Amino acid sequence: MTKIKKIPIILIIILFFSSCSEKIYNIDKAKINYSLSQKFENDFLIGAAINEDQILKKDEKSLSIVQKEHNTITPENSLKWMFIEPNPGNFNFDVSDKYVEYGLKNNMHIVGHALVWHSQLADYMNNVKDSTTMYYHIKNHINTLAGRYKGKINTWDVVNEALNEDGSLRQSVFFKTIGEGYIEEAFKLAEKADPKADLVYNDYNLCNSEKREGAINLVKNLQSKNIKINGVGIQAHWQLNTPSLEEIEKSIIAFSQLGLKVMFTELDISVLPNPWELEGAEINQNFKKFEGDAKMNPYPKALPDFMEEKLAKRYEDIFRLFLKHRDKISRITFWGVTDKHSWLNDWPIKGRTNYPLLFDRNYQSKKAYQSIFDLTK
Ligand code: 9MR
Repeated sequence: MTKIKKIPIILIIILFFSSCSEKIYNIDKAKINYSLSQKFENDFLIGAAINEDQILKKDEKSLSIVQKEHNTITPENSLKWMFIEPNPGNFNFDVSDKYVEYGLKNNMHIVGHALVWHSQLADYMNNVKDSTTMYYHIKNHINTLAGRYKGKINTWDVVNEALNEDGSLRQSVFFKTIGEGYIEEAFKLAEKADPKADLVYNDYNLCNSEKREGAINLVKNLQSKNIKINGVGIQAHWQLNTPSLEEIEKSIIAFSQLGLKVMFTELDISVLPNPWELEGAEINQNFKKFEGDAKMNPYPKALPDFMEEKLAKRYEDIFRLFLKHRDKISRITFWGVTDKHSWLNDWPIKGRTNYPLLFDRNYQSKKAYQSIFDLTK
């Protein structure tokens, strides 16, 4: 009798211990599977720009990286004017709806990029000659997009790249028709269309002093008129040696002193020669004469170890700085998922092999990934 009673007790003890070991095992497994966004979850959001193939689920390998590593997404091209409103009032939401659906399903912070930008505009926009017509198109564009995704897109790049390198306003078609007031109007319209979304001014080379000053003036002008702006997006198309950490830090501090969230919105680091001291992302700087020139494409097969190390060190230094200012920075978004699809393979010279991101062409994490990951140990 006593023997029979003992058997279930022993069984219960065995079951208890085996469930404990299962729990311990799961905890270890979770540690091993830790991702960048989990590592930095108390610091800032970690994101990626995703392209149309990824949005349409034609590139599952990239998507599995995005789902594991990132908690925010930006559409690399799919919400740009030339694709989404190719003719006046004629919107094409096929891809953008899927983009937003993907972000919602995965519980991600969804970025809208970009409402008012002189590049990748529809042709009819470049031919507008008067302010009334231009204002009408901008109003309809912003109302339609920010209205359709109200409460779903969390952050909008409202105006993109409005500044010249010296900090003055770019003579874009918006500026030529409406004047500098177009920036105010765009922000006012965006706020009205989705009062809860964060509204951002986004640009490249914002760690260069003249352009930084230009952005500060642009923000101050909006603030002096009580127009809502929540953040500045520093694009961060950078090189191994420039911009310096000091200049990056100056921009973080300067924008945060304006009461704004600081975001690094398009981070990538080119490792290829840049003979004309090109910086930033002015898309018109495509130098055909260098296409096919081996000197300009020194690593067509693989990146040598010493360069992998350099890239890893650069990312590590940058992220150390980001962590120092984690109270000011809300988001870091990489401009792409893997090196394979980076725009830097075709800019400023077409057909090169660049290595600017954290994942290689085989979807494997690089030394640069590890150098950032290890910072938060
Ligand atoms: O990555 C984008 C690339 O596929 C496009 O061909 C290019 C066209 O201008 O735009 C790239 O993304 C840009 C972003 O929208 C705004 N900042 C600069 C980025 C790199 O050019």
